[in-house]
Amino acid sequence: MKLDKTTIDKLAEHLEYCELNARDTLKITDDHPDMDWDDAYAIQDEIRRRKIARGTRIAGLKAGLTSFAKMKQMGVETPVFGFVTDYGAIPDGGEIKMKELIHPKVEPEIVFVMKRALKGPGCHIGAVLAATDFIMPGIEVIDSRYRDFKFDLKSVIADNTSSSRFVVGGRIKVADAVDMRTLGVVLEKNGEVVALGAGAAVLGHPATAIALLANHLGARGEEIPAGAMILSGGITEAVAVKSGDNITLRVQDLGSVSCRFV
Ligand code: OOG
Ligand code: MG
Repeated sequence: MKLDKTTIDKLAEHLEYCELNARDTLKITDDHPDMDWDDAYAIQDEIRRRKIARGTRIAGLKAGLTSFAKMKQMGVETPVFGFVTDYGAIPDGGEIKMKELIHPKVEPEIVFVMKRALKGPGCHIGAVLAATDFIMPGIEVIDSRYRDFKFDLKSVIADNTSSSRFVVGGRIKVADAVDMRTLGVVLEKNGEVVALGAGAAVLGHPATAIALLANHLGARGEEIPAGAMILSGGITEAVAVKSGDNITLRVQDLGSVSCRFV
């Protein structure tokens, strides 16, 4: 750790203020160039602590920057991990208020729900599939607090990996009922196809993202708890949205989910 507790708390407060008030900011590494990975996750943990203390429930976990399309779009090359909140959950077909957000983008994701806890290190795709209760389609709405989505990995980790809103639904399937690698996804904006891909875009197999999360948590003495919902990461580039846009995600064999920006 390079930052002291006071600085970590101050940065967490600042980033959470930006989130809750839809304000953007410059990436925090500009002022703290020597902060390290532990500092970045410590800031995210402090944001989480603040939310829980205020009565917010953690609705699930997320992996991000797990596909080549996303890594290329954001100019980074390592996955990152964060959490989603109860107030971020939007019902299927629901409305997302633009005025609460800065510059949202949507991502097509495969969402896992676990029946058993998973603890790294050494967690692999087989362990993930054995511990998975079911999968379902999800639209993640990311909204980096950094101006124009310009960040580096440490800054985006501290900012809870741009976590904002999410919509899950469609049809659930047990993990062995689908080949997640060849699972086709089609993202539509106002009825037009704007992105498409297959599950293999996420690290060869979306379950790999869950294994990396378990190993990341394991290194910190934590685990993925039984029952956890996990967003495995955008399969395609994220797509910018504006007020009035209707988004539908169709996933092969898993039905569709949609939301509307107002
Ligand atoms: C970081 C969050 C990325 C994903 O699925 O790749 C993410 C960002 O691109 O702002 O959630
Ligand atoms: Mg995502």
